[in-house]
This record gives sequence, structure tokens and C-alpha cells, in this order.
Amino acid sequence: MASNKTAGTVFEGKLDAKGLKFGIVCARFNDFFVSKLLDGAMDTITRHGGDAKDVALSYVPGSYEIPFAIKKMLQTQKYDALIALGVVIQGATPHAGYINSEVAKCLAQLGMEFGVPVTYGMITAENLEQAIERSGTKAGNKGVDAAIAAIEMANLTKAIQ
Ligand code: RBF
Repeated sequence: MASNKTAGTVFEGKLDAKGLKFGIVCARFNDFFVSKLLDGAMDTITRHGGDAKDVALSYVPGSYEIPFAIKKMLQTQKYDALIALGVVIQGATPHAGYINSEVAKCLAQLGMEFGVPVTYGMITAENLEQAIERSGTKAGNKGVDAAIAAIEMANLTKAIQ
């Protein structure tokens, strides 16, 4: 980690989810994998001191709809961070590229627009094997990573404010 011992003020987000409120949006498409991402995210939040009751879940048909539900949840101003969970697998047509670029762009824009962290727990895989690797096997679990980032960013936001 970069270290700077001379800075007058250092802002950091602790990995402590106690008292934090999270919104999670899950795509139903490829639920076989998305459910593993959700398990990972929930397990991460509770193991870091968060309460499952402080997590609100929204389900959408597919990844393309995730940014819309994230926006609706942001508009309620109830959450310290939002987490997007979806799995897009490349098929015979170029749909994956279109969906992925829209979702990534919209999620980043929403976080900036609302000033609330929105983390990216999306798997963008070329095939089933890559999706398997990223939803709880040899390349980890992207739901876990997104939840850790959400906890850190929610606390960083509080620290800076
Ligand atoms: N949604 C996903 O979350 N993952 C996918 O891999 C995925 N593949 C799709 C492939 C095609 C050809 C189409 C038309 C849709 C796909 N969707 C996928 C669903 C998409 O995100 C959205 O829910 C639907 O297009 C309805 O707006």
C-alpha cells in the first residue's frame, strides 16, 4: 500500500460494516452464478459486523436493468453504499459487450451523481468456465470483493464528510 507519513490528514475507510445500510441489486439472469455472488456479499457484510436486516435487496430481470434499480434505491437516500451483482456471459452475438459497457458507465455515473458509493460486482465472462472461476472458485468471488469495496467506501465517505 502507498504510505505517506507526512500528510497532515489521511482519510481511510475501515472494514467495519456495523450500523451501515446497504442496497444490493441482483440480476436474475444467470442466477446460478449471481446467487453465489449474493451469498458472498451477504457473508462478507455480516462477517464484518453488519446486520443482514440492514441490507435491502432488489431483483431485476438482467444486468441491463441493474443501473435503473440502483438509481431508484439511491433516490430513497436510505443507503450508505449500493452493490451491483450480475453475470454477463459472451454468447454467439455481441450482446455482452453492449450490456457490459452500458452497465459499467451507468454505475459509475450514478455513484458520482448521488455522492454514494456504488460498487461493481459484475462478472463479464467469455465463457462458463470464467464465470465459475469468479463466482466462488479459483478466481475468488466478485460479490465478496464488491461488498468489501462497499464497506470501505461507505466508511471513507463518512470519514471525509
Ligand atoms: N443479462 C445478463 O445479466 N447476463 C447475460 O449474459 C445476458 N445475456 C443476454 C443475451 C441476449 C442476446 C439478450 C437479448 C439479453 C441478455 N441478458 C443478459 C438480459 C438483459 O440484461 C436484459 O435483461 C434484457 O435484454 C431485457 O432488457
